[in-house]
Amino acid sequence: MAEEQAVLYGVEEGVATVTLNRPERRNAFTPAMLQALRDRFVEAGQDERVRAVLLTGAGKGFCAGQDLSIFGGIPTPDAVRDVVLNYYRPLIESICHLEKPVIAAINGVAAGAGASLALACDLRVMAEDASILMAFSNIGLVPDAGASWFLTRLVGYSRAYEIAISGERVPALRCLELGLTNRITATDALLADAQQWVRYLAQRPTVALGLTKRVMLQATGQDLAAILVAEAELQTQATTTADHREGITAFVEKRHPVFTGR
Ligand code: LHQ
Repeated sequence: MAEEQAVLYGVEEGVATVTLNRPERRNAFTPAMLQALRDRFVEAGQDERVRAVLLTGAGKGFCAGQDLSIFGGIPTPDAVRDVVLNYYRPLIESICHLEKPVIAAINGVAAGAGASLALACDLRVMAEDASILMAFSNIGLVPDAGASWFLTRLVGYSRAYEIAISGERVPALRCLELGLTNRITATDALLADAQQWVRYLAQRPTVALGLTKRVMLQATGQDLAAILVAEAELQTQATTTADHREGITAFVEKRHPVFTGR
């Protein structure tokens, strides 16, 4: 399959849908695919029509992480450093810098850097037979693409460490208990449920949702004093939006607000 088809992209009803599309390889990443994926997230951030993003995988898996067959054997240390720093890092940053909600619809196993990708999204819904697999330790590697940052923040250090070193799949139900996924759903209903959720969010006040993402990600790494100041700044910014005016007006007029994302 041509690399340009390995990431599908479409915009409809305010939602950008990004689909990993190498199903015969469980959507394992090639460098070109990582670059295309990152470009799509940047594009979704810049496109004013897009107010929320849905990420999913074609076929049985969500993403098997790094394609281990592309190195022509054991990857050299320099090759690994290059791909982690120059391909995975910009991809993960493109999701965190995209100030719109990004939902991962996890349709099958999310393994290795595929798990990192899923965890870098803001929200997750998993098919009931899907799973998260920190596959790194199975091949003698450490978590990369942000997995150690996201996992420790989501479930705490000790549970994160247990998951990382066990090399076993964490099934959807356990992910729900641990807070690794927001929702689980019947496998047949995954896409429809995820679309309903993302379309709902695409009707919400987009700027406020984006600024909320910014300050909450900032809050994971800063103290209260800094965050109280950051909130004041962002709140000031939010009050200048049309959606803020619409929200107040609709409340006073006792009707549902119609947000435009501006
Ligand atoms: C694959 C892959 C794959 C190639 C399935 N590559 N073909 C690491 C190193 C260097 C640089 C940077 O970053 C990283 C970060 C990482 O991501 S390290 C972790 C890499 N990923 C893995 O170790 C996962 C390896 N795969 C698996 O454990 C299983 O395949 C999973 C659990 C993903 C899926 O299991 P099943 O659903 O049972 O499918 P399968 O194993 O039968 O796979 C289907 C096909 O996909 C198969 O090919 P074949 O020709 O036999 O049909 C696999 O070889 C291929 N495939 N993952 N990562």
